[in-house]
Amino acid sequence: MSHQLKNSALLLVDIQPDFLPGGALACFQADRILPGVSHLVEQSLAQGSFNCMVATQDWHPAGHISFASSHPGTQPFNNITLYDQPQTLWPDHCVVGTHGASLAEGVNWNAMNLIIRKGSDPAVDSYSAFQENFGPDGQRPTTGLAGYFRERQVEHVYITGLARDVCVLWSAQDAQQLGFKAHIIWDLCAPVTPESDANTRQRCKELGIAIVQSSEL
Ligand code: VGL
Ligand code: ZN
Repeated sequence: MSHQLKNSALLLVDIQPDFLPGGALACFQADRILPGVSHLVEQSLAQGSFNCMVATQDWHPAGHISFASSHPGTQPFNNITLYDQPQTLWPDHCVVGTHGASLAEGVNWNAMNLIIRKGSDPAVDSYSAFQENFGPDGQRPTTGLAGYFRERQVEHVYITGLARDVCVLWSAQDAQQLGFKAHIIWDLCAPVTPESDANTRQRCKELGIAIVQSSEL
């Protein structure tokens, strides 16, 4: 094992049917990550390698501000300005209580220490596991995850899940900026847009986010 997993958390981002093939906002070949994610969770359960395992669940009310359907005359994947920030408009996805919003089959969710739901404010989008996107007041409301990790002496955050170019990247950026060492487990993520991979790697390089492979863990 080449990586020191002491004081480390595993963060599983938005592994939900709506982000898997056939879902409302399917990521590219996202089903391919499931066996590896499951293996990592079972390995940690057996060996106690991660201090804690945390999952996030994208969880939007119907009519959410991030849905193109909430903005007449727009289409999914259009970009608009919202609260002075760029906002991509998405297909309706992860609506509270729907199958698409559930945690996907194939991973032992019972092993999670904490499951965070994000994106519940109808007027604010939420990509990162740590903080929501900018709201009308120019603030990014916290999810409390940084405090949870700090109180558990977590220093390293290993991130897997969906989407590599959206919620995984935003979570990694916030983790790094909030004083944790962020590691993206590259092969256990899938992007909304495969063409985004070069940009994601560049952002990681700029911010000092590590890119690792699951085979190294
Ligand atoms: C996500 C777009 C909208 C994600 C969530 O989980 O990456 N992307 N909502
Ligand atoms: Zn969403």
